[in-house]
Amino acid sequence: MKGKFITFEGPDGAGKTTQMKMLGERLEAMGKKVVYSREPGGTRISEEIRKVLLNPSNIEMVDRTEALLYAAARAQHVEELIRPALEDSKFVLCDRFTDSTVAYQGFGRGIDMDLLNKLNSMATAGIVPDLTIILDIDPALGIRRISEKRVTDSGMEKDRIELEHINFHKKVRDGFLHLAVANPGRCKLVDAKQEMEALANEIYLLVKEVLDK
Ligand code: Z5A
Repeated sequence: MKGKFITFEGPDGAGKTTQMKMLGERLEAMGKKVVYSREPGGTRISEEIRKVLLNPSNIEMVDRTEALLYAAARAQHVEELIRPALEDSKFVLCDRFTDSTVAYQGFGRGIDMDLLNKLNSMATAGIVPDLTIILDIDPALGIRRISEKRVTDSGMEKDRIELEHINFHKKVRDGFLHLAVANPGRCKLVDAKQEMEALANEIYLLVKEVLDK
């Protein structure tokens, strides 16, 4: 692939969306063509699936349905948006990807890891990020940040996953920490407690290593 694929991962409220935008602006200022996306979502069909997944009324959703829907949204996203953009030499910056499935559905829900890895392979059909930034944060602080954002952004309600108990979010964080250790080449762990600008500089240096390769 001629482009570069960079994903942002971490617990809820770690600052992924903020950092993705800050990196994108920096890359655009360097003249790079940048595509911003998110999971679940990024295409019309995937955004429809997102609504089903995050709807707080869908309390009866079983874990297998959840895992399959994330994978279905991803398959559509990969073929319709990510692969064409990479073939067109663009930088694709994506808020969450396959590692979220391992952390949330694997570590959080306890679904068999081999099954999830197979599901991820099927959904991605060979697309692997060049770099994954894992923003590490204490889930309690992440949740506090999102609650504060909700006060500013009135009308934004808690989604189905945010409504999970804090113990679920702790397991998810452990999942991300495990992923960082298991994939030292692709995944880079950063401390998301830092002030935004300092964090953006640290992330940029990690991206620069990929650019210089
Ligand atoms: N999910 C899954 O289970 N399996 C999967 O395979 C995939 C996803 C792909 C998607 O929700 C949900 O789907 C997600 C995982 C699950 N769980 N939930 N809920 P989402 O993508 O819409 O939401 P999110 O990613 O969890 O959270 P978020 O609200 O988008 O948070 P964020 O992007 O990490 O943070 P932010 O919006 O950049 O910042 C949050 C607030 O903190 C905001 O007010 C900022 O101004 C502030 N902020 C950001 N950085 C800082 C720093 N450094 N200091 C202080 N304050 C900061």
